[in-house]
Amino acid sequence: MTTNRCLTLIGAPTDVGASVLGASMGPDALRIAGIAGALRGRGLQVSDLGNLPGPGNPQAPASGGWRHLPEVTAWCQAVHVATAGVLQAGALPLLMGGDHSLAIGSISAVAAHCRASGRRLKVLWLDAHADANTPASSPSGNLHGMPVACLLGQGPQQLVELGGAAPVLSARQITQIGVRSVDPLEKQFVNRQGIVVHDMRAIDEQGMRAVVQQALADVDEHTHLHVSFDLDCLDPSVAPGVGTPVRGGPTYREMQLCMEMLADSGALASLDLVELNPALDTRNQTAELAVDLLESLFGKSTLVRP
Ligand code: HAR
Ligand code: MN
Ligand code: MN
Ligand code: MN
Repeated sequence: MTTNRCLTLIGAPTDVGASVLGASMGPDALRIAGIAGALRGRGLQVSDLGNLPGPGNPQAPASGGWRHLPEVTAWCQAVHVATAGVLQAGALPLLMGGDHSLAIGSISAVAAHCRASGRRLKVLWLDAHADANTPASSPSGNLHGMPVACLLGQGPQQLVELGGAAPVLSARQITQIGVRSVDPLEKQFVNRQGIVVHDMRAIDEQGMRAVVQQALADVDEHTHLHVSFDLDCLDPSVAPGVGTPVRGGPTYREMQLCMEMLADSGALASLDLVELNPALDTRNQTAELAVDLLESLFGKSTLVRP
């Protein structure tokens, strides 16, 4: 198995699903940090679709259990169409968010592509949060806290059925790593669905190596691996530029190891890089960290490896 050498960047400059403003500047901060050049340095052929257009942030309060549902739906539809186009063209889509609600758009397109091509889809969700709230369980109504539930068929119909067929995923297709903040009712949903979650306690007890090995145990040459990387997964001491930081995340070294092991799998076929908030960052350090980690995800290693 080898990773696709053609990669297309898709910018989705929005924070309509988030609790705070600023993730809308994520795509440009990643470009300023040199994302395209770094990937070209890995030998990839990189093109950049630029930033998708979409609605602004109405900054409205929650009503009916959610905030900004029409705006989130519009952004996810745009991301769905763009992601489908990139996959159709045979390239690897890299979605630059933007808040994490966008993963409903990208993953629904990836799932349709896998269904059509007979490949098995596996999603790795790297996040401090489980993002498995429903409108009934969410304490905030922020839709970036709900994409996992929507992909599993629970949530507002517009989002659940965004790509047509629902549910997009079954619980056994998704594995979470780095989770340390789950709301009380969300916990029940995760448990009822049987989502495999390698929380921070698992990383503390078993180490990142064992956790990633387990997460990749069912990945083979027929697997399309989608990585949905919420930058708040990292410890905020190394990644302060996120809207909802939670202390106690993976260190720089732990995340490097995770990226290197994912690269070794050769199965990576699509990627979300989300929740970067340049307004809360210091001198673009979190964007630069993201680019550094991406290099490892695309095969950079210190030494020639056997
Ligand atoms: N669980 C909280 C909520 O639903 C916070 C969710 C924050 N989510 C993200 N994406 N930043 O992971 O409101
Ligand atoms: Mn393909
Ligand atoms: Mn998230
Ligand atoms: Mn998160």
